[in-house]
Amino acid sequence: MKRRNFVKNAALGSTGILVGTSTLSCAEKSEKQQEKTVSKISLPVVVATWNVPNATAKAWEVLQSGKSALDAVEHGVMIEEADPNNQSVGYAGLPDRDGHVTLDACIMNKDGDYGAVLYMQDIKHPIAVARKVMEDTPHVILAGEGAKQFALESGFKAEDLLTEKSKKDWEAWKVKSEYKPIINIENHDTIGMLAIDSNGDIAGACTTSGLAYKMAGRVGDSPIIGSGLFIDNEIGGAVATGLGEEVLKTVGSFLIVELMRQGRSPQEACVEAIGRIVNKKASNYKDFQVGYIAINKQGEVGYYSIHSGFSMTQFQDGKNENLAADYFNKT
Ligand code: SD4
Repeated sequence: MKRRNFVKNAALGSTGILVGTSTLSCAEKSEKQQEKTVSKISLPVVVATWNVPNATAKAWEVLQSGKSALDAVEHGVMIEEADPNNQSVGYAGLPDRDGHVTLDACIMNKDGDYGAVLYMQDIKHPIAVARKVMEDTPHVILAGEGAKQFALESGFKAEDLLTEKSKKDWEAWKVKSEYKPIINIENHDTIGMLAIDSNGDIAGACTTSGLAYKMAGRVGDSPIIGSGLFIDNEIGGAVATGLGEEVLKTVGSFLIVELMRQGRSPQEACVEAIGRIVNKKASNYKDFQVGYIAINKQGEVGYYSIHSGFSMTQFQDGKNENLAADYFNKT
């Protein structure tokens, strides 16, 4: 049996379904034994980058009401987009070096559809606009003014996203104007979320204000398919946080999903994707952070980063937990 079909069969169903064996031939059974099997899957499941219990709780609530993984990830990350205390996403996001809050977001559904907004200003919920791009337009990406115009036409309202606190932080930064990626902004950075609903369908979302004090016009990995986020409903999904330039250059999320397709566990795939960054000849990984989380169709989860300090929040079996990630740089 091909892994694809195996995975498909193994993952069908809802809470606590056993991986079926009764119809397997001997050969299939022995192949099955070689697979890294999970005897039980527990759905639904929600995972998100960083310590975001309110976001995962919202996604869980949406799933409990019978809605899809797509609804769950959209409404889950919207909690962080609206939170004035989270300065790396949506409202209150730290601005670029000219003082403009510019937002990037993307979303993917179980059918492999994708929608994104890049460099959008004045709209608090870029993830909801990204979903509309996916569902209501013939395109997959809208950027800048066009994205904002589309959002306004779709009923979103324009508002100033720069809070007093973020403005003050930017003014303090301007004194030296030193550009340096910050490792682990206050434990809640770009929010990437993956969910599997009780039908076994996977969706993902990723939303960010990007790197604080970036150059005007800069876009990172978060809204780019295959880099910040990738979903393949037959295999699993992955999402990234950290220095987007490095994630983009290694197409990290797509890489992780493809590694899982080849049989790696989500954890092994995340470790390999971080390896692709730190093992580059000219890698200056000591200066920046990248973290990945991944989930496969069986509900197994992986999470790994370059430096300590990265964590993920997982809501499964009714438990909402923040878990510290293992990391590469132990020196
Ligand atoms: C970016 N990956 O724009 C985002 C930012 C981020 O931790 O995740 N920072 O590059």
